[in-house]
Amino acid sequence: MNGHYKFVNTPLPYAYEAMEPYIDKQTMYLHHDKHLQTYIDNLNRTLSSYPEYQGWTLEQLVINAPCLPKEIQADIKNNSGGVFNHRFYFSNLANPASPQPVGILDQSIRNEFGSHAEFQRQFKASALSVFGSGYAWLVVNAAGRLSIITTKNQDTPLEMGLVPVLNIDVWEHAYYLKHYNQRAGYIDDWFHIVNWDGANQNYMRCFPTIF
Ligand code: MN3
Repeated sequence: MNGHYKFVNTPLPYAYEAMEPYIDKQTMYLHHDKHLQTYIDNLNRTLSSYPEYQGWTLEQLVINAPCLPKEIQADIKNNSGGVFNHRFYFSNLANPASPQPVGILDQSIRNEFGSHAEFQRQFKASALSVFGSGYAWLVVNAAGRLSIITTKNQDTPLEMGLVPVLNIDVWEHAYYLKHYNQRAGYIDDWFHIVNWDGANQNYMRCFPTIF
């Protein structure tokens, strides 16, 4: 994956129809090739006039947006966040997928939430609670513990000092063609295609000295 400007929309690591029947092919195509592409195009367009920031990585842009000139702060924040959040979301899908968490993440989820079922209940409730557009996340918080949070629009956990493990996009464009206004049905379907291996790797990267 390219590290900095010009940002490129890397292909999905699976076919557009790979998440059927849980997420339909048309939604995956539009989500990746149109929605994510627009964030990438807008980010590149904004950076094109500011060569001093073209060497920054996506993560640097996300975290350091408040350091940028006022006139591009909002554009950089929204578009770098949009690219980061979508890449993270697409990387967290797999079909077929393990029906439940794996590895050390499985153990930590049971320690923190009591059971996978209870984690799933809380995560779904959080994803349903996002008013308007945003995401629900499983993150590692400052105390090194798993926590469920939500973010609005294209805000990211990075700017809050949190380490993302897993996310679900609950903007309507992520599900409207198949699930219409039924966000709960989309969330239930999404649980069938969570890439738990990838989430476990995200989690283990947070504790390199332990694992
Ligand atoms: Mn989206």
